[in-house]
Amino acid sequence: MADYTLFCAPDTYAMGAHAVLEEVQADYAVHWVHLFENDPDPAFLAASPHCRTPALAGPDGTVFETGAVCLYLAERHPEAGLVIPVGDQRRGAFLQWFHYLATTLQPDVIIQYHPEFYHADPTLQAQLRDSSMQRLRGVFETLNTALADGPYFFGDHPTVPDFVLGMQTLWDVIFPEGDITAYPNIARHRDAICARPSVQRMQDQHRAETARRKR
Ligand SMILES: N[C@@H](CCC(=O)N[C@@H](CS)C(=O)NCC(=O)O)C(=O)O
Repeated sequence: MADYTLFCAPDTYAMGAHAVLEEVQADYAVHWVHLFENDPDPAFLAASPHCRTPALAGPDGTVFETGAVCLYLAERHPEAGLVIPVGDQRRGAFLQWFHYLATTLQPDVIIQYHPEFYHADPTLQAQLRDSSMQRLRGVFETLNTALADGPYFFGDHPTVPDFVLGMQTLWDVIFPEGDITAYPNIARHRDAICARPSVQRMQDQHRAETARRKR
């Protein structure tokens, strides 16, 4: 039996955790799930109370939330160097970007996909999406500045926030006018993270699962 099982749906937030599993060369299995089911997979529900991906089952029990899963894995596999450690002068910035992605970027990304979570009325949904996109403009400007030295948050070696950001920037619809090139440092970041063999192996698995579901 593998050390970890990732509860995963294709092309979702699970991609960040999945890429970290590949990056740290963990022994893992993927348990593919379907979202928005009335009758969810019991193992998925046990690991993820809202049936959202990602969730992880591992030697210490289960963990859900993208940031928690990614950091948990990074800390269990320190040899991969995905964490800026306590005592390092970059630790505060590491925590800042880690939490910024979860609490400032992610809510507006989710609104771009699912305004119906907040309003039943399509007109209100469109207004919410537009005002959320205005907020995203500021977030992407901030991230573009943060990545000026790049290509990653802390130079040439990626850490956890790079996987969390990189997998979201695969979704063009989260950018104003769907155009990442307005943010050249974010585009460079996406190119760098997507060139990593770990990320390519993760993407291959998501593409294969997407194709399998279309058959
Ligand atoms: N805060 C959660 C959000 C995860 C999330 O919303 N995942 C989506 C897929 S991208 C999902 O599972 N949605 C199903 C639902 O909301 O019921 C995290 O970062 O893990």
